[in-house]
Amino acid sequence: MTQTRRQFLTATAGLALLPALPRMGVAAPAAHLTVASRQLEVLGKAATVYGITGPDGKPGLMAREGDKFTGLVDNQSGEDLILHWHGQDLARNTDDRTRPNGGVQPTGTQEAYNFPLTPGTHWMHSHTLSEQQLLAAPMVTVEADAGDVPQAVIMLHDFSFRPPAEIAAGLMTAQGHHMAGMDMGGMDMGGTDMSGMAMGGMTHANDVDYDAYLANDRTLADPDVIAVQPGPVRLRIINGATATAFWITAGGLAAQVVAVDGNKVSPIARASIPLAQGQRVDLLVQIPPEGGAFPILAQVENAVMQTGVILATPGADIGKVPESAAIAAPFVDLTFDSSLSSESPLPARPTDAMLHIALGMEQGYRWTINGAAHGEAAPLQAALGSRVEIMFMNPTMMMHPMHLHGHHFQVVDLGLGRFNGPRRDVVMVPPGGMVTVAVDFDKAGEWYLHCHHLYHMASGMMTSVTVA
Ligand SMILES: [Cu+2]
Repeated sequence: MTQTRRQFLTATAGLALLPALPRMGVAAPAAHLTVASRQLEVLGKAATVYGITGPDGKPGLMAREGDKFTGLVDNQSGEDLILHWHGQDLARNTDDRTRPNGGVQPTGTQEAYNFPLTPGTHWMHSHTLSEQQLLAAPMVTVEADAGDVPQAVIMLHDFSFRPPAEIAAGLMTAQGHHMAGMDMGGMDMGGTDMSGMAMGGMTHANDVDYDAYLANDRTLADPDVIAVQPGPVRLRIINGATATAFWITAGGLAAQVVAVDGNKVSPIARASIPLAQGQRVDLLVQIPPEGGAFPILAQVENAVMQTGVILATPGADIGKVPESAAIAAPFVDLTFDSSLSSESPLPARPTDAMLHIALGMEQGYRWTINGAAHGEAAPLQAALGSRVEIMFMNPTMMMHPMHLHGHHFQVVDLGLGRFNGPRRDVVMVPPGGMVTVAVDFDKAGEWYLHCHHLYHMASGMMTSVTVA
């Protein structure tokens, strides 16, 4: 059966999932998460994908600020599982198998968890190629001050009928057709001076040809229609795509950005919002008194393809929205981030250390950090309790959405001078770009730092920071 028109639209009752959780060890705890295969219909064809089903039978977990995730992950997927709690700052390093030598959760086993949930729009996903097969789900903890505004979660995916290992092999052997003819030989990947590089003409995106783009598991041919009433609705949009960045538009509705990556920003009106792999945005939209149907669209950067959901008041005429836009969207960039102002900035204090991260690409679809693919270099080091600034430099021709596990850094410089930038856990570093983030390393352990383009990560663009 295909996914039903599952609506995360919340009655308050739907959110009250976790307060009465039994302790671990009790059979079938309320926060049981089941990872399993499921059938989805895409473009009229059956597809076998994965899913993570929560205690209410819906994807993932919805909770309230103050709740803990106390429960089991039941791996019935038929495959080894490495699950990442993306954005969960209150989880310890050992609460996550996505760490060096973290091992796998074998199929047929249950694993117990117990950690406080981090407020905001976060998610969970596989840290292996199965992320491409939709092994991902929302993990949303509604903020105490969010009020009783109705909520709607929108999870975006890029979808292929091809197995991800085949996609990866194609990229690594042929470098993908988009790469053909590009001469990388003259690039100094380790250099930090990008001033002489003219990157604009070479910039590219979308190195995987997908069959479809999904919003809540559906294409625009048969979209998820979310019932709304006139008044405010809070959209929590998660880019769960593995290799695709989108532009989000709210169909002419008045829309205010109120949070990114689960962290509050000073509310700002915005007509279109770039969303890189792994990033989230919370939009407060206003459904007008006369009601109607309002597409919330995600258009692939540098392309015409789009996906989305429809917000509709009762009885509204839901027209068809084409799966291709009239004109190609631009490349995503940092203009949006440069206009954001954090409402929870890191406290002022001196920086203890700098980490320089030069992103690189070498022949054969080999993506690197400081010239090394994952596993070739020792982890980076940071002192427990220190304030560290990480400067990312990107002399390659693709954008890299850089993700740090277990922390929300603050974007402090996009190359235009210091500013009170957003708290995030994924920051896009565009071609030719230089981005600096500040992070307080307040939890011991080894934390992955990697590109959230799945195939870049899988072919080397990952390291870790040892905090001790
Ligand atoms: Cu990348």
